[in-house]
Amino acid sequence: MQAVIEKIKAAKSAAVFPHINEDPDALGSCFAFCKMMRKMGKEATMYVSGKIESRLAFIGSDYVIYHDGIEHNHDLCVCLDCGDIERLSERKKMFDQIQNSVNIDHHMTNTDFADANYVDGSAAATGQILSELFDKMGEAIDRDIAKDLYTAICSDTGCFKYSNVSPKTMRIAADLLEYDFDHAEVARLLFDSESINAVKLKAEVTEGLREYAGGRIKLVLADEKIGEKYGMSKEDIPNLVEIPRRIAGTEIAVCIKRMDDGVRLNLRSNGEADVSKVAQKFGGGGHVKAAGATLHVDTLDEAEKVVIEECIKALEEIK
Ligand SMILES: [Mn+2]
Repeated sequence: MQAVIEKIKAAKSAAVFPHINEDPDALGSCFAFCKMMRKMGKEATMYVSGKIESRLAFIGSDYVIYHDGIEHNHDLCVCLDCGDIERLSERKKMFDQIQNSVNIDHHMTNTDFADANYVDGSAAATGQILSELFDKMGEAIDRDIAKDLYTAICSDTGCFKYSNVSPKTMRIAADLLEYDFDHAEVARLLFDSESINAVKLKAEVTEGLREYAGGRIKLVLADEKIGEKYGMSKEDIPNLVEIPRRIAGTEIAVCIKRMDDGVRLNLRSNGEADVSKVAQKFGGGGHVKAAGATLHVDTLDEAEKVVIEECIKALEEIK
C-alpha cells in the first residue's frame, strides 16, 4: 500500500477511472477518491466510459464522459475497482499517456497492470480498501466521502448479506455511519427502487429461464435490444444474473447477454463452486462468487453450450 500512497501524495492532478459498465462500488470509490484529492489540495477528474445507468444518478454526476482527443494535464492515473486494463476500454489511450499510474482493487484476478498496485482480494469492496487507505494516509474523511464509501461497500455486499462481508467490513461500515448521512436512503436507492419497466423486462427474461444439473445451474439469456421494448437504454437494463441467483437450489447462476460488441457472460455462485475459474476459461475474471467474461461466439446457443459445460465441470470439482 505504501507505494500507492507515495504516488498519490506526489501527484498534482489525477485522472480517476472506474471500470467500464460502472457499478456503485466503482462510482462511489471514484467520487470518494476525487473528493479526497481535492481536500488534499490536488486536482482530480473522474472519467467514465459512457452513459451511466440512470438509477445510479443519486451517487453523483461530477464526472466527464471520456471521448477520443480529450485534453488533459494529469500526472497520475488512478484505476479503481478495475481488474484488468481491458476494463478501461477506450480510456486505455489516456492511461498510456499519463506518466504514473496506480491500481487499487479487490478482484483477486487483478493483473497488477499499473506502476503501483494495491489489490486485496479479501476486501468486500474497493470502497472498503479506500477507507483503509485514507486512514493509513492520515487523511480525515468528511460526510460526503463517508456516504460515497458506504454506497460502494453496501452495493458490493448486497446490503451486507454476501459472504464477502467480514468483521472488518462491518467495522469500517460502522465507522462510516458515524458521519450521520441517510444510510437507509442509500440502501433503498440501491436495492428497492426498481422501475416498473425493469420489473416487466425481468418477468419476460424469467419466462425463458433454463435449468441444468438438476437445477443446480440456472441460466437466463437476453439480447440487450430487449431494453427497447421496455423503453430502457441498454445501460439501464437490470442485472439479470440476479434472476437465477435468487432462486432456491441455484448453485451457479448464469446470464448470457448479446450486446452490440459481443456476448457478455455473468456468473454468480451461491455455494462452493468457484465461478472466477469458469470466467477465466473464457478470458474473463472476477471473484470466487461473482465473475464475468466476454465470449467470442456467434450465437447465444453456442455460448450456452460452452458455458454450461464449464459450469458442470466447476460443480464436479467440488463433489
Ligand atoms: Mn467492486
